[in-house]
Amino acid sequence: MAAPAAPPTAPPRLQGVDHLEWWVGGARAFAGFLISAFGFAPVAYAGPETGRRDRVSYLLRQGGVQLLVSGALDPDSPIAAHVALHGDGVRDVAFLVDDVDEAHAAALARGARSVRAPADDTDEHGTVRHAAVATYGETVHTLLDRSRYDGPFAPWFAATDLHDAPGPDVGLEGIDHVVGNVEKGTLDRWVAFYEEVFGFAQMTHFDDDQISTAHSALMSTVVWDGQSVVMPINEPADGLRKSQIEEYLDAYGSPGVQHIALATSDIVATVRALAARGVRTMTVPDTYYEEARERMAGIDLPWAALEELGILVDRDEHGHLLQIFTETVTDRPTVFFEIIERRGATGFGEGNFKALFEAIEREQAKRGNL
Ligand code: TYF
Ligand code: FE
Repeated sequence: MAAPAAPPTAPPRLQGVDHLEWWVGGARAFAGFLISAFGFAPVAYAGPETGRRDRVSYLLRQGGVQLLVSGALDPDSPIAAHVALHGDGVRDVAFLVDDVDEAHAAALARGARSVRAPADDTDEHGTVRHAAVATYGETVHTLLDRSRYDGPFAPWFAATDLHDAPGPDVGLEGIDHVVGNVEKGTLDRWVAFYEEVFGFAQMTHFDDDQISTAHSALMSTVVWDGQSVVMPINEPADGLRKSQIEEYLDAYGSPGVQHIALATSDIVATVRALAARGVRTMTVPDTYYEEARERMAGIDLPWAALEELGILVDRDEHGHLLQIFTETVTDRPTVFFEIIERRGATGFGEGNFKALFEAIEREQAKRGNL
């Protein structure tokens, strides 16, 4: 009689996204941009002054959103190589876990590739334990346990000399979702990766006939941990011209993070504050609002403000949502932010896809990439 199969290892238990780490060409300037334009607060700094000689990192915070911005000090740094290949981008979507060794071992047993074995960083505030596994492109997921640490972020980090930028409060509260772009024909494989490695479930799938313009199409599947980690994944689909996802893949040189959706509970105030701070957003034609008013019939909305600011609206069976997308914040046409206010809706703004993608294509056309 065959021996019973060994019980499959349970997936790593995630406790949410801890932070996103950007690897950029100029960390001080990029951090300054996120502070002045997006209203992030500088929290902590690590670099030569604090005992880390090969790189600098600035930790920024707003509500529950933590962004770490890192740059190379040394031409041999992996950050310099990453920036040479991809331009500025998101290297790490870091997850909190309660047991790094168990989570890392479980991820490997379930098919992940290790990028960093479990290790401790210790200073007078305690110990942070961390490991990392690879995901799409050169992006990684750090697995982090900071339960035995009471300093501002992690060992090597000290008070920063960057200042808050004057300007209205932006009011971003948390990360709603983090989207990745992958190569054509690999969406199913990456969905399976999150199901197999992390035990994620599929939340939604958008087919290319739902996500198409006259010129191009894409497919998207949203995977999530059932709690707070929501990760849509896009792949280009056949269209007449170059899909925005192909433009991203060409510019980034590989799969990677495409957009970071940040939640607010007052999108009109948030977008007003961002506009006052100089953030530019994707624009839709006036006809969008005629059609939207019909689509949103029965829901009381501040239409004049939405129209003035270019905020998009959508509804599903659970409620409605308001959203807006920034221009790409990188030199290459790669990474952008979404601002989203959910009033019950659990979707992703499906009703806006066509208008939004046409807006993105107008930007693509300016770059000669459509
Ligand atoms: O996360 C989403 O699904 C929405 C829509 O290239 C979206 O924000 C999807 C793909 C894309 C831009 C926005
Ligand atoms: Fe989104």
